[in-house]
Amino acid sequence: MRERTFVLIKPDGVQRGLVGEIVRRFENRGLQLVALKMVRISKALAEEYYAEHKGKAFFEGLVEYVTSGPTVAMLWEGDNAVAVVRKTMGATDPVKAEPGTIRADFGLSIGRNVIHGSDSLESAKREAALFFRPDEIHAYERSQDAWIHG
Ligand code: D4T
Repeated sequence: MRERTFVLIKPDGVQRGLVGEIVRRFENRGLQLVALKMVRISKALAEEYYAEHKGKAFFEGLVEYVTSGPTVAMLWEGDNAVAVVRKTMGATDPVKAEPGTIRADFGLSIGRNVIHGSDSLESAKREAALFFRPDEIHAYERSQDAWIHG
């Protein structure tokens, strides 16, 4: 099923110059980029974005981390985009991520895991609405689509 998912390159990914590498991996898989912008996340937005983790031991550190520098927010579309992005990123904890995934190839610590991707279509919708206005999301045809979606 054709899906749209939200991806955030966290401040460590931007600082370490991994934006191009990460975008390249999703493009190479055939996913279609439909929105992209650089965002300095405010404390209020971070607390809303991570609302499900409020009260947990790592919550304060997580908010501090994600607000510590600019991030890159994106929406990617394609068949099974939610699962495809999660697989391409690897497990939340880079120690457990499979080699070849973004978090295994570029991360060491769960508190600096480089990237976020929505874990379901519902979270994708919620997160997309937190970061993008409808007019920032682009619908367009790619001539290569027939060669990617069978
Ligand atoms: P995000 O939301 O950052 O993509 O991560 P995941 O969706 O893969 O994982 P998550 O929601 O369970 O965790 C959110 C965020 O919290 C950090 N974290 C998590 C942490 O620092 N310590 C922890 O013990 C856990 C579970 C990492 C990702």
